[in-house]
Amino acid sequence: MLPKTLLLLQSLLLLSTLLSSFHVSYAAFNGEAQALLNWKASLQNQSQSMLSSWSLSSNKNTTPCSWHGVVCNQGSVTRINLTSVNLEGTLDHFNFSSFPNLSSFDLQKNSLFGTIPPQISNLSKLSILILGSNQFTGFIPKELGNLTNLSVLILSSNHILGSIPEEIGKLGSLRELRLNLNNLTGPIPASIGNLNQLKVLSLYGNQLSGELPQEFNRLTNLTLVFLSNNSISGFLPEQVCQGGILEDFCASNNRFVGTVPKGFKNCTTLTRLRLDRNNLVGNISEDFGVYPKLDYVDLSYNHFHGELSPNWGKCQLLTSLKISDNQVTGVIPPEIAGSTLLHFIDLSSNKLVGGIPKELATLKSLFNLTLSNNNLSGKIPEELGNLPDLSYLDLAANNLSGIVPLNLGQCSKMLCLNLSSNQLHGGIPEEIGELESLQVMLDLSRNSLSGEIPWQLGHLVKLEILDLSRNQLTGSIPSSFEQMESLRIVDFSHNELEGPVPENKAFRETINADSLGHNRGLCGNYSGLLNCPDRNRGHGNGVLLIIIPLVGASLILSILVGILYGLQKERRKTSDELRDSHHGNLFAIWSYDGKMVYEDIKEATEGFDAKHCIGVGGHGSVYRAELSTGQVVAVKKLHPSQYPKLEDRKTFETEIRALTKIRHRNIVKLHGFCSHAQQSFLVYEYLERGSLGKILGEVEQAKELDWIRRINVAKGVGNALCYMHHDCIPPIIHRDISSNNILLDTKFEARVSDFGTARLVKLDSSNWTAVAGTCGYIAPELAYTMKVTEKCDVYSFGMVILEIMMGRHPGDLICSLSAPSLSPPLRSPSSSSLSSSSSFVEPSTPVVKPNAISLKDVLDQRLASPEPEVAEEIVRIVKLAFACINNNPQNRPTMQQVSQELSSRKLSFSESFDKVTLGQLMGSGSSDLNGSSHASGPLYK
Ligand SMILES: *[C@@H]1O[C@H](CO)[C@@H](O)[C@H](O)[C@H]1NC(C)=O
Ligand SMILES: *[C@@H]1O[C@H](CO)[C@@H](O)[C@H](O)[C@H]1NC(C)=O
Ligand SMILES: CC(=O)N[C@H]1CO[C@H](CO)[C@@H](O)[C@@H]1O
Repeated sequence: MLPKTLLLLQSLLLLSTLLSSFHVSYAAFNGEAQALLNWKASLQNQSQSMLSSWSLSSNKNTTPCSWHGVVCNQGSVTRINLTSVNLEGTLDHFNFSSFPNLSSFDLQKNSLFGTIPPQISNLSKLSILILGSNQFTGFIPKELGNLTNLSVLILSSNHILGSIPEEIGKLGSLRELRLNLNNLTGPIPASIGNLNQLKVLSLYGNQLSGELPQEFNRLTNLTLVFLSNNSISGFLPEQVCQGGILEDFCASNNRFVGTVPKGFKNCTTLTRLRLDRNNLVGNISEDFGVYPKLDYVDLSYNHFHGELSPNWGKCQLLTSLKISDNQVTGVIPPEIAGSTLLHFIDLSSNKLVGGIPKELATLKSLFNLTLSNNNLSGKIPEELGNLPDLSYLDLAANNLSGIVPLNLGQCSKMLCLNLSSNQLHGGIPEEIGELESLQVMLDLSRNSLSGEIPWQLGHLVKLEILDLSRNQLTGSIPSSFEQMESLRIVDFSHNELEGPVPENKAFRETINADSLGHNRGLCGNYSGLLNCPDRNRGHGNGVLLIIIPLVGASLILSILVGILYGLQKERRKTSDELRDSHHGNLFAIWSYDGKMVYEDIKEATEGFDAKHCIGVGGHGSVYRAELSTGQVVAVKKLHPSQYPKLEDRKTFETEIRALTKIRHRNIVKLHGFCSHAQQSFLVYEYLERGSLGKILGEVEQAKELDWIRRINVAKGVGNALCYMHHDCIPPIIHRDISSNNILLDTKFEARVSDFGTARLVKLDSSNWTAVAGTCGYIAPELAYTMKVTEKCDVYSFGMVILEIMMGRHPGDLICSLSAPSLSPPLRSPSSSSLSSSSSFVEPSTPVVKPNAISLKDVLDQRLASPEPEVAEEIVRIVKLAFACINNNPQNRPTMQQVSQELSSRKLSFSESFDKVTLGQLMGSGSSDLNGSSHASGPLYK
């Protein structure tokens, strides 16, 4: 009996203990749950819907432990992690004292605003506090100093003002401190020297000034130090490498003076060193050592003297060596080619002499070689033509002699070739015309080049800037230049050119007396030029009239001979074409109407007569064709270079058939394809209003495209791309989204055209060149990685959306908001992909502060201000567009997310529309234009 009673008593006791302990922790849960619910209620509506799991359940045992983002330990909340859930609201109603056990509080990448309340210091157990990438304003509360358990403090990418409080020095356990990209001012407090555990210090992109405190030297555990883009003066920290673990030190764009501290010479752990854009002095050959792990070094824009050390060639992992704009003398040591991974070399604007070492041509990953503005002499090594990835070659303003190497024509990825202001002679090699990817610039000006301009240069259809001025070029400007539709700036002045200037839209817009002046006799229908003589009277007469006063009869004779020869060549060509057309076999695919054949289209367009041409795009001219059936179609005639090869026909046919099956209300219908010896073309549905680009370019039409219609166009394009990326198997990447490829029907409904064309017309996609798309819409990573992904379309989409809202191409705006130069980023494509945000270096200071520009001011001024409800939607769409053009493709949304976001009807912004700035739209969430590496976790390495 007794033992039994005892047992009963015991179990009763146990039960009551259990119950009471339950009761206690239930109360604790309840308090925490209530505090979280109170905060939730203070947030904006759609944020509340993101937190739908945060609710009281019907039984009374509500605990927050299973709620989204909440983690408990022993019945009490220890972690709150609400990264990127679109929260909008403040922390004003967060009752911090209700969370005695909270150790990690992470709200990064939301749209929280207001100030950081001093009561946050009530979280006495807090060890990780991450509020980065929000819209917080106000000061850093000095009470943060009470959070003595903090090991990670991240407030980066907000709008925080004022100075860094002295009290920060009380955080003795701090390992990671990131305050970058705010508006902090004043000096770095001396108390920072107390943070002797600190490994990561990121302060870049503020307005900090003053010298670094002496106490900085006590920080000997530093691994990553980012001080760039402030106004810090004085000397660089003497001891920063003393701990032997410094990996990344960036102090660019400040006012540091003096020499590079001795400690840097033996800092063998360095992977990245940026001291560029300061006032540093010293002998560059003595100050730096051998760094076995170094990947990236930039010492540009200082006052270093001395010679380049051959030791740079012993840095086996080096990919970028940038020492431009200093006073460096001596020769380029051939030994630097020992760093076989070098990808980017910029030694421009120094006082280098001697030749360009041909050893540089052994650097198989070389992407950018910039040696301009030195005093280099000798020949351009023709071996440079063997570099498969060479995309930027700038040797301008040296004393180089010899010829332009023919081999350069083999650099199939060349984007920019600048050889101007040298002593080069001989002709322009026709091989230069093989640089089909050339886009940014071809500058051969200010040399002694002679002979005729090769007609092959007309193949450079992507080229935007062409400068051949100040040479001794003769003959005429080849008529093949009519195809060069991307040209924006052209200069032929100060040569000996003559004859008609080709007709070309680009020429018409850019050419003027300055760019054609000082030649022998150019003529044409351009201002400042004499009209060319009537064609019927023959070319010769016109040329003669201009030339007779200038030169003698022998020249006349040779010109006449030349013209006769030219005419004969022309005649031969025509007969060749005729023969081809007889033997050419027709190849056609039609989705529905077998009758629509080559002859019908040819007849409808009167043999592709210019009067039926309705537009000219990247891949060819587009004609309107009314067929014998009465149906109207759009016919896109491809450039001959884009005809499918015979052996590729099978794949091509399969692809075309797949594309003709696509049915979507926002995608232009592709009827089929026709290939013939003379012409190859794609046949599309015809849309009356033409392209979005054209409509935005004309005042009346742009006005007709009002805000509601524009929003609708944005949504339509988003839906089309979402369909192509997520509903087609295999997914279709458009690759060339631009305002010229988006057509509008009578109801202003958008239709995406040219989808898949880029892939079709370049069947050897292994050789896909990075910049096939339209300039200004191309995702930046394409210049460095050769991988075309859906995220490239997302980028182009973002640009188009901004264009729709601004009424003009946003290129200038985007440039002024991001880096000061278009200088490319920074790592070789071979080193880590773009998968981690850390593969981007920190950005340079924007030229224009996004916060200083109000959205209202950049919107299309031809339309009246939008109604409040519409304004709300515009804000949301522009914000989305900025997320789409994030430099880091990983941070861009998918088209699925874009499409969902576009169709949701949530409120977006509390601010009155007039006050919304671009900074607010760019700053939050993933919309970090520079793709920088803030707040991505306790330690991103
Ligand atoms: C720079 O240092 C190197 C190596 O000590 C020395 O040979 C050279 O003369 C120095 N140059 C100048 C300009 O002082
Ligand atoms: C340019 O190089 C030539 C040798 O190719 C040399 O004679 C001449 O002095 C150099 N000019 C200058 C300005 O250095
Ligand atoms: C309960 C508690 O500790 N409350 C404190 C919360 O933080 C504020 C500001 O630091 C203090 O004034 C309170 O005493």
